[in-house]
Amino acid sequence: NPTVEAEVTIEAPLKGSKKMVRNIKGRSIVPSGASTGEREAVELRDNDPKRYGGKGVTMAVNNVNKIIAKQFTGKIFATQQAMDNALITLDGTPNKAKLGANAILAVSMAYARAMATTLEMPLYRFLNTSGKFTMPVPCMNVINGGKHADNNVDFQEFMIAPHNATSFKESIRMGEETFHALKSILNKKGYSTGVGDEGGFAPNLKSNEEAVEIILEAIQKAGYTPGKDISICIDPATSEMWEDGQYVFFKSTKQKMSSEGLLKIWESWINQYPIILLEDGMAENDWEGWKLLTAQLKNKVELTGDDIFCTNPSILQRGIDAGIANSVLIKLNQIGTVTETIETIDMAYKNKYNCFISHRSGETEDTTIADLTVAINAGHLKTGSGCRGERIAKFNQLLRIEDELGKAVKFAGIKAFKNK
Ligand code: 2PG
Ligand code: MG
Repeated sequence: NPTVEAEVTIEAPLKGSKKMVRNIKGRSIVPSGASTGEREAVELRDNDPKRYGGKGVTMAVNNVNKIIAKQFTGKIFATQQAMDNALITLDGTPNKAKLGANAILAVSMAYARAMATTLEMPLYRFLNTSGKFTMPVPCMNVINGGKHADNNVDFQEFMIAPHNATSFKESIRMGEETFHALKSILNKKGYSTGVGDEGGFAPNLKSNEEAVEIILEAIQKAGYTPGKDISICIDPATSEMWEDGQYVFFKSTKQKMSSEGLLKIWESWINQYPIILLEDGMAENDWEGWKLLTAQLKNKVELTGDDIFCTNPSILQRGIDAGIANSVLIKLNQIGTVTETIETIDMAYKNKYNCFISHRSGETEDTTIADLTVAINAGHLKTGSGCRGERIAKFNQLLRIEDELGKAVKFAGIKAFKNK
């Protein structure tokens, strides 16, 4: 599906000259999700069935080229916040419905890039306020299910977190080796090794549980110890399973289950397997289920809220007040500006929540999230498995950043995860 790229040009004074200026360009591309939260900022699509099955973005692009460009050309914005506030005001709706979050975020991120270049610093430094940098554990989504794959697995994401490493570079190697080991195991079992949206394998399996079992086998085959070297993170994306107050195993057995029933599964999985992070263990509209889940498991694993919070500071505040989760998933396009994303991150940290940075299922080669992860010391991110260029682009950028920072940067390791 198409998406929006924007380019911002900043006219900056040329060093040593009062009259001469230089034009500095920043460019950025916005991703798109398949399993979106209901309260995400609006992704403006044309809905013209004759183009891209209704998924065209000519309206959003026109909003950038005509409305935003017209308002912003020649204006001075001293900070990212000033720029983003002006974008929010120009849109004027609470959920960016008028201009589209895809139009607004493309400009916001492009401005950040142009500013970083103007100030002659890498993006991760421009976005950083603490003066400290940490390389993240890559949580690699090696088995895809749910809405991200055409298989019979209900749960959306099964990730490996290679945390027992000395650097990001080593951690990626451990992850890739496990990914290849997984491929050979799937092959031997006669399972498909075609990949889903995020580059993880998407085989038909006997059960959701088999996904975990096969991954554990792969970790061992690659020469690592599950739990000690590499652990597991899961995003079942349960909002997609939520139907009339129940969880439906829509791709496998069609079985229906209460929040309590699902909680029992999570408890037994967490007792049985080296699972260190569970994202969206309950659905966005099941706040009672979320409360149960948090009360029961918040001291055992990281409980990340994705659909329930939508990177939105006001919703996160409600979640904090209600005692829901201990971590928040961060996706820039759920909220639509760099500034509001940082606001959510600040709020999370102030309330001792972790931030887990994330790509979308519909990604591009844009690598902003790699820089953001290092800038805010998130310590972990999810940006796909061991293949698909748009996922690897983020890993490559992280390798560059680690190289550039050298000894000044540490690898987060297991401590990046809540309760570990
Ligand atoms: C999620 C994401 C990213 P999507 O649910 O966390 O993995 O999926 O982009 O489809 O919302
Ligand atoms: Mg999710």
